[in-house]
Amino acid sequence: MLLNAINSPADLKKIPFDKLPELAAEIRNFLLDNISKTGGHLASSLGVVELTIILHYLFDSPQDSIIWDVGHQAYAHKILTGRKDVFSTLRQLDGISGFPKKSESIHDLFDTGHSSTSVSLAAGIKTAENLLKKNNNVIAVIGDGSFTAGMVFEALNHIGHLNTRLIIILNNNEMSIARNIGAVSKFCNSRINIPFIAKQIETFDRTVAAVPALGPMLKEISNKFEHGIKSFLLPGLFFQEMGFSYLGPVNGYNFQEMRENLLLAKKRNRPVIVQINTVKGKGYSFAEQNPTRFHGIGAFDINTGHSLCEEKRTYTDVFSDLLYKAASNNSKLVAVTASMTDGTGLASFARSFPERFFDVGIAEQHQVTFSAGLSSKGFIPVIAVYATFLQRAYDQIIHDAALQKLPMIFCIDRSGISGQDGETHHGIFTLAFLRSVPDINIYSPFSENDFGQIFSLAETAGQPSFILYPRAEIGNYSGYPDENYADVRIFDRESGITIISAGYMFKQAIDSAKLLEKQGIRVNILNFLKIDKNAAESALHIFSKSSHLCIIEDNAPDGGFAGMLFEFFNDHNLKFQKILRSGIPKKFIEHGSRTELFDRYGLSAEKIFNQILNSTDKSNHE
Ligand SMILES: Cc1ncc(C[n+]2csc(CCOP(=O)(O)OP(=O)(O)O)c2C)c(N)n1
Repeated sequence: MLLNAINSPADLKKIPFDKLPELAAEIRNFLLDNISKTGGHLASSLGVVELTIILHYLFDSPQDSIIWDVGHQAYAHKILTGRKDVFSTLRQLDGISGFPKKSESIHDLFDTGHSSTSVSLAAGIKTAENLLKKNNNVIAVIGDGSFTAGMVFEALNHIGHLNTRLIIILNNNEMSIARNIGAVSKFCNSRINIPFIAKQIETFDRTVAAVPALGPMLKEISNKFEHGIKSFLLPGLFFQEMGFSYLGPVNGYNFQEMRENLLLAKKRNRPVIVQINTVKGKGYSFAEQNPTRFHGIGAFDINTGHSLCEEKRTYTDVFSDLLYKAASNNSKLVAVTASMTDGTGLASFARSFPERFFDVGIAEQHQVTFSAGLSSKGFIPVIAVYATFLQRAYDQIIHDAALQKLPMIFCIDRSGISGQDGETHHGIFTLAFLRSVPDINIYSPFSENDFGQIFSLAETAGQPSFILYPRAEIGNYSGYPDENYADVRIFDRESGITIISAGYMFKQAIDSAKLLEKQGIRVNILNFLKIDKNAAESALHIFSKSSHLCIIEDNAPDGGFAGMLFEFFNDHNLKFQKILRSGIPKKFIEHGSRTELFDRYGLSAEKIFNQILNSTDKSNHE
């Protein structure tokens, strides 16, 4: 095995060039073997095995900076940079991350996970190198999906102006998570024979230049024609107009072709874009046939491609059914995604109502403002988005949605702790950043019934509504009445202890309450479905008789749900003997399953139970 001897890029460079395909095959098997057990971003990583090898073969990381956009495709990079032996811990609690992590390796230059940052980072690094009078190579590797984000165009525009030496590798596999959309995708995939056309135009130019008298005029017409036709037809010209050299398209599985083009790019004294064509899921037939399912996948059987994960009805499934039903009755409902059709549960809507479905590319800012435009003309856009990616669109929420008081329904999946993707993907800041915005409604459902009720309210609200729900099984009551509650679900148990949760965290509240009941301790339970201070008014009678409170939440602590309650208590001069807070600390939360992280941060029913038991015991002794 060639791979056995490789623990760094220096080891890789000792492998003869003609042996690289053999190494690629070994890495592919290694990836499949491991990811079928741990789960992870399989398809993207399989696609770039050869590209990763050749980059580390030709460049000298970390002096040369290689920046992986998003970082979900960087598994082969991890394997070649010393993490092969711990690769089986990928995405596991306390194991290595599924994304580049500075703390893991000097070859990981940034902690990443959100898309479309690599070109800006490369520009910044190269500019710093120039100021330091260094001349190392700087390479951004970015997929055609990530190339759809506005930030990339901001960076290209700036780099064209800087006119500095750096390399952007456009990894074109025609896929985002689903099939890529839009103009970028079209020009990357134009099948025009570029050298042929360029040659024809050159020959025409030479011929007309020789025509006496009319030559200059014909040449000018030819130039205009050339400009028009090239801009229209040729992928590289768009980049050339922005001040880049363009090389490609290059076959991402031909080492020789990649070597030639990358060495050319290395020599250029200006920014270069090298388009490398790859296949998402390359080498594993199930992933090649269905790259979307294998983009991010849990454990699976290698031989059949079937999932080995338990199937549960999730909040996403409930949203998906709910939207389909609502849209069947309300022709004004439209759905907008930023390249997350499947993850957010929009696939069935897209199939059933294609004319009312919009995938805008990885462009959350545009997603919100585009939706505001739709709303201004009487449509009700449903913006289906992961909590963490909505961070991109904060100004659009304030300026284009809330300020305009436009009916828009933000369905915010993966709220709170989201799991194995870790720091970059937990949706723990949403509540804190939304709570300060006026003229919006913030909701969080626990049960399917809650979700339906909240969605109907949002449909008729004359302003934006935000519905927060997690990556988890939908809540159900077992023993608690499933009624329609107004803003706050209240269980008054004639107790001095009150457990308070918002929306989906009700599960932790009832599970810990059941454990306490077994010890003969009765508790009141408050569950906020609408998260605002006015809603808290309806629970004033419970607060007034409580000596002990336990607030449960999986949001960043500052400015979140507990923060809202503290403000409310202060406004109403409410005092308590003890307020416990079961929640995450103010830090970036690592990766791990939701259950493991809940346990680690005191949010499991057992930990909440113990916390309450200890605190009430102590006060009884006092
Ligand atoms: C801001 C942001 N929005 C959405 C995502 C979710 N996401 C992760 S990878 C991906 C598709 C990326 O496509 P591409 O860059 O072409 O890479 P490929 O997986 O095809 O190699 C998306 C939408 C993200 N990581 N960041």
